[in-house]
Amino acid sequence: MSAFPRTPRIARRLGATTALSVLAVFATACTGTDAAPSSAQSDRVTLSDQWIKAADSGMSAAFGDLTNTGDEPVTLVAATSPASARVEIHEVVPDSTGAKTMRPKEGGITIPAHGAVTLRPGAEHLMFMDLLQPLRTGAETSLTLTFADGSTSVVTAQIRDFAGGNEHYVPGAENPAHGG
Ligand SMILES: [Cu+2]
Repeated sequence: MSAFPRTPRIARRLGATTALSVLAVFATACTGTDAAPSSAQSDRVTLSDQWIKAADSGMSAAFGDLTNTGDEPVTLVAATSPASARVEIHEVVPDSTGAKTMRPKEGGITIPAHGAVTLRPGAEHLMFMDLLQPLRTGAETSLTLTFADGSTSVVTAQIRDFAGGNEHYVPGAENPAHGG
């Protein structure tokens, strides 16, 4: 059942940096006076077919289709869930040996104008870093998405059995050049 290897906690520095940049963008957006109420990025991006991998403890991940109906790109900068102490935006990249590894994606995930990004095993995903309770197949949990303008949207995601998506996790502080 231990789908993910035990991994030491990583530094919280990355999360703090993300939060600060979100605040900075939000503060900038608030100084504008001509923003229409309908201009929130959260109104233009939807997450559909969303699901979360079942897990008893440790880490898991959420997947789905991010679709942007707007005329400008929108960046997803953070996510939270009551099911996990922390959620990170991850990407999957090959390491120096060609093996797939996942790591925090700097700057978040940008969804192109009138485009879509699929979060899926082996690609970008929302990583549940530290489950607060078991994620049981068939149950649901909520997921709050935060975009670059500070707007948020809440979606409900169903928990599913899934055997894959077990890429090795590379904490941000690790030196990728090691052994290369
Ligand atoms: Cu991950």
